[in-house]
Amino acid sequence: MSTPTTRTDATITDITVTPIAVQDPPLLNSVGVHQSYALRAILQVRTDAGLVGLSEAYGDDPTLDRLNRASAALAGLSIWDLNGLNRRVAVALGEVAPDSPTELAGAPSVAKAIASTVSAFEVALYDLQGKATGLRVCDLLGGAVREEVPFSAYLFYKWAGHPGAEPDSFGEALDPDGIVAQARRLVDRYGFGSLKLKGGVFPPEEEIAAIRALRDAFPGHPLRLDPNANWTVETSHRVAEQLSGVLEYLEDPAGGIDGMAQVAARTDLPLATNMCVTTFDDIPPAVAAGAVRIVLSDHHFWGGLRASQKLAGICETFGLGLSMHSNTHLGVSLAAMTHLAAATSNLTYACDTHSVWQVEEVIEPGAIAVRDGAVRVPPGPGLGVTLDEDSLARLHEQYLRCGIRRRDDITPMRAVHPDWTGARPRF
Ligand code: GKR
Ligand code: MG
Repeated sequence: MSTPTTRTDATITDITVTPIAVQDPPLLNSVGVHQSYALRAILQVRTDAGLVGLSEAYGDDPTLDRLNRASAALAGLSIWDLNGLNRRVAVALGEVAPDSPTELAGAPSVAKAIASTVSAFEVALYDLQGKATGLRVCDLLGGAVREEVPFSAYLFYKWAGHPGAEPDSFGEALDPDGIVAQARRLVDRYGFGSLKLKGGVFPPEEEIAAIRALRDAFPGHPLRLDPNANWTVETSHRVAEQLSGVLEYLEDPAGGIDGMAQVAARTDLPLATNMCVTTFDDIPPAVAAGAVRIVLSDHHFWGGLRASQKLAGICETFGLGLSMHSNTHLGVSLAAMTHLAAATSNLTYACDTHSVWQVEEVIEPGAIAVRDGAVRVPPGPGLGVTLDEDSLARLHEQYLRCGIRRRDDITPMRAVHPDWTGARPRF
């Protein structure tokens, strides 16, 4: 790239990657239960112009190792050179081990390990570009097609508290009444206009009953159910038959492109995925097999904001719907997700977010929040959010103390159910 001479140019001088741990409630899923703390990493990318770009990434040990290795290779990179970022990260990581920080977003791969590393820095570069120009990230991504991004209430079965701890403020939800009460609370508080239930936890009949109870309690809300591939193809058929016409979409009922295609062949219920299509290489076989009708994007593992826009274009070409996936995250990620969704015209489904489950935050309050079921794009330059340095220090201390270094939903479940394996499909 030729040397830019504009006054908005800046190059990277140094990068800080700070691992943090945030309290997380005992949310249940097909693999097990959330640990008491979820790990994230906060990136601060500094430039010779005195700007600091922010980003938020996974915070497990293998991710931190990759972020630190890549950081060492980025000094001198222009904040505009996103292709250079891709090249430098790929070279710095070399023969990186295949890895994925979550078991619920497809198989680990080298491509994914590189993509998630690129993404973490790319978001910070966009934040810097915005701070250098006064533009918002959504404007740098082509302009906002919506100023308010709808999000869906993410309902979870959950225990009252982590074993041995006091009940948390969210309360227990282990049956249809508990799920409806949880939904009521989230809808009343945040105004959500659609509801997603994380399933694959209890026998499907119980989850069908929960969906029916939600339908009765919220007749106008689109509903989704996501058992994270914890059902066989046969079970998926049975559930799809009963929930056809009730759900907006059924997410990852069965595992793999082949399993999903077998389910899709016998139902008119739209199937969605964040498990069998998680890289660009997955798209041709999934399209050929007719496995899914909706893909959930996630900039954290698809390779960043630009890669997510490329995914959006491919989905448009093949007539696939586009939604957005989430893992446990804080406000920096919520800002990035919101800017991306604001600038992506065919992202027409309400996005997922775990943010309602987090009682701790790393950004200063006020810039970003779910209101009336949507997040308004922050008006400030870049991501439009400001790091709260005291919170960052406190959450880093919490990380050092908590001892958790990798997401593991199986071990805490095994502490309660010693025979638990987390093996899928269970039903
Ligand atoms: O946080 O337990 C969870 C979710 O199950 C998450 O890990 C999934 O990746 O929400 C995700 C999904 O839609 O599959
Ligand atoms: Mg999912």
